[in-house]
Amino acid sequence: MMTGARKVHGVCPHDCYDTCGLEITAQDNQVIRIRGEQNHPITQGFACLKINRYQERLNHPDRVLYPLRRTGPKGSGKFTRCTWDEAMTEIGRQLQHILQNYGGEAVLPYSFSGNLGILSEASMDRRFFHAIGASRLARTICTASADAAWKWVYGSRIGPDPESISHARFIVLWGTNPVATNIHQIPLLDKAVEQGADLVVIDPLQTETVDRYGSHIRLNPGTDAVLAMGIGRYLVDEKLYDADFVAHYSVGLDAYRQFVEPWTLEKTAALTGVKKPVIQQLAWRLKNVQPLLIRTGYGVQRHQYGALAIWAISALSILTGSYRHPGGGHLVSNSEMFPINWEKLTRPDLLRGNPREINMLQLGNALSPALNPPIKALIVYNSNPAATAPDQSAVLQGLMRDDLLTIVHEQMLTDTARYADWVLPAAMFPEILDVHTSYWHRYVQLNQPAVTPAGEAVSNTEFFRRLAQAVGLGRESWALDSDETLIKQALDTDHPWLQGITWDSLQSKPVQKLRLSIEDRPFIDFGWPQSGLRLDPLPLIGMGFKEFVGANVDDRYPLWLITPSRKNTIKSSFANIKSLLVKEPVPTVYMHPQDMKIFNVNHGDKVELYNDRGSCHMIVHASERVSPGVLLSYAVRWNADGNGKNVNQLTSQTLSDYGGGSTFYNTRVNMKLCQQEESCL
Ligand SMILES: Nc1nc2c(c(=O)[nH]1)N[C@H]1C(S)=C(S)[C@@H](COP(=O)(O)OP(=O)(O)OC[C@H]3O[C@@H](n4cnc5c(=O)[nH]c(N)nc54)[C@H](O)[C@@H]3O)O[C@H]1N2
Ligand SMILES: Nc1nc2c(c(=O)[nH]1)N[C@H]1C(S)=C(S)[C@@H](COP(=O)(O)OP(=O)(O)OC[C@H]3O[C@@H](n4cnc5c(=O)[nH]c(N)nc54)[C@H](O)[C@@H]3O)O[C@H]1N2
Ligand code: SF4
Ligand SMILES: [Mo]
Repeated sequence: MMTGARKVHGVCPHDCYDTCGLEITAQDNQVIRIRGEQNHPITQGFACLKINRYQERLNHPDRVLYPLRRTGPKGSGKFTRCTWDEAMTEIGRQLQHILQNYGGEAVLPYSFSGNLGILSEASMDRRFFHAIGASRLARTICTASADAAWKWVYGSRIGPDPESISHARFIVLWGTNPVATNIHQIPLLDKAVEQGADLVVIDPLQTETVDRYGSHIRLNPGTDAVLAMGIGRYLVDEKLYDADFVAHYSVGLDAYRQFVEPWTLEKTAALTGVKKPVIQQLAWRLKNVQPLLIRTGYGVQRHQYGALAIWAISALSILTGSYRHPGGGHLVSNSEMFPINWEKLTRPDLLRGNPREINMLQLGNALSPALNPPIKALIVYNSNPAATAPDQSAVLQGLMRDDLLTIVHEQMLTDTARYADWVLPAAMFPEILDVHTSYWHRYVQLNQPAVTPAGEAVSNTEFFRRLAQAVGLGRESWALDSDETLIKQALDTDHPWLQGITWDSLQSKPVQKLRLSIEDRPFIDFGWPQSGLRLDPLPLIGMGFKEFVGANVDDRYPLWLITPSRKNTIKSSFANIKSLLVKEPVPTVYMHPQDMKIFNVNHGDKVELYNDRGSCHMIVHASERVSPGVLLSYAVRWNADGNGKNVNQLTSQTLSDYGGGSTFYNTRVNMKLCQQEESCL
């Protein structure tokens, strides 16, 4: 037990661009304060409200502190406490029975980004699933369309250094709302604007970011590919593009020209809802106000044509020669900047056979008993699919299967945990050791434990060591590596960007920047994809005006529902902390007053949103932040707040055009008033 206050360096592990450095103060084995690290170049001494209130999360009544065994029907949330020994003995017996009788593929891991530390996200877990030959999970729920399109155009997921933003003179925030999702980008943007940069937000909603910067191009949802292709055609036709840059550094201009040919300014304006002079003026500024930074968010690609949109926006970054200047270029993600030794950490060499791959967006289908061979065991960690996966009724139906063994390693008794046969307690970040990269900035950081885990909680690495032990693999050398050894393996590389960033150096200097300069221009200064940047189109099925229009019209479901990130929660994480939801104590949908008249609903009414897949209940709020025909509801509430359902009742398992990505924002619904007798909320 500790006495006297003690400070350690922590790292926010939640799924957020900012990956803040945190100063954690602990006394008597209790966290007494968490705040943004003062000397951190990105965090700059402030964390967001979610982390400022973290004690509420650490000590929340929903927190799972001990192993739990299900005693009531599935989904009832009835459990009794047991010991780790009892749980692991029984789980080991059940898993071994499944492995022997149905094979490794009958086991499905399901995880995403509950904790983005490299150990917590992908290390011992991957080793375990490789070694038992489990079905492989394609982790597509967030960025798959963007990743695939990005890889096609640029080769790898790297972009400009966020700290170079202040050099930019024209900044386009394309489908991203940093006031909510990337708050530490705001001081950088503010500085650029103070220095005279022009900034525009392209978003179907009037977001908090639009409120801050004013300049807004409001387009129809899902039409970014068209807008970008229309601009691209105009740039090429009017010879407004950087011909010299294109000739030197890219390939595929002829194929590009041919592909964008249908998108005249008139057609582009008609489909996107953006007026012709606005498109022309935007095109002109993109080319002529340099350095140009296009900062694209993931909202753009959660659509049927999401990958095409990323490709088309990327083409603008090439046509305008934006990479010529420090501070310029296109930024979606910097996650591949970090040359972590993933092979050593995750050990793909342990993989037994060539197990099938299951797209996590189709968990509903995967849990169907009709799947051959069926999934017999589901092991969930770092994720809450009962709330966050699309086509929720299919997911919940799967989780209700009596012949499915569901094991959930969690911090909270989430919607998913309530369906589990076994719930095992997971540690929170002030309780564990880890190393973090970021998908936005360029710092490697050490997360030092401040306290011991609450109750009997264990880290993800320890959970998988125990699972390995339970199925008789505990003495394999891969299962014996300690967390310190795992970190050393992860950082074991000769890559110059990681030079000197080691286990030892992180002890005294827990925040270290990749060995790159702010002035380094992506691709130009650190290597091109060998073949050049690609302007030629993604290998999609041929599409034109008709296909775009046709894909998005269904008279039965006249409203377009968008469910983006909420400022005070991160997906379902934090959504059980009531003090963070004071503005929205119950599930809420925002609707344009014009639509409210058409649908005959008033501010504050209880409504049902529905489509072919399912329905959920919400309170209506009048708002001109949405256009007529568009609804907004922030993602995502716990199902427990909505009579066992949330907005993912309405989203679908349909995959995007390329890369197997999500189509969360491509959701069509209808709406009706709730009947008085329905006590839905
Ligand atoms: N506070 C907070 N921070 C978060 C999260 C959170 O839930 N809360 N989630 C984290 C995660 S998991 C992720 S992936 C990132 C996501 O953060 P972002 O990359 O910012 O993406 P989204 O929140 O999905 O959507 C961003 C914007 O895209 C807009 N959008 C929707 N459809 C379209 C369209 O068709 N065209 C255009 N141009 N814009 C569109 C939405 O209106 C929204 O304003 O944020 C992370 N950070
Ligand atoms: N309708 C709609 N649905 C969406 C989206 C949307 O925009 N609209 N966005 C999608 C996107 S972008 C994403 S990324 C997904 C995210 O979906 P999920 O991966 O389900 O993310 P969270 O809801 O944040 O749930 C993470 C869970 O991990 C747990 N956790 C945190 N740290 C740890 C740990 O160290 N160990 C273990 N074992 N558990 C831990 C948390 O308690 C939490 O319950 O949601 C998707 N769902
Ligand atoms: S959620 Fe994001 S902004 Fe908040 S502390 Fe974590 S990394 Fe920083
Ligand atoms: Mo995400």
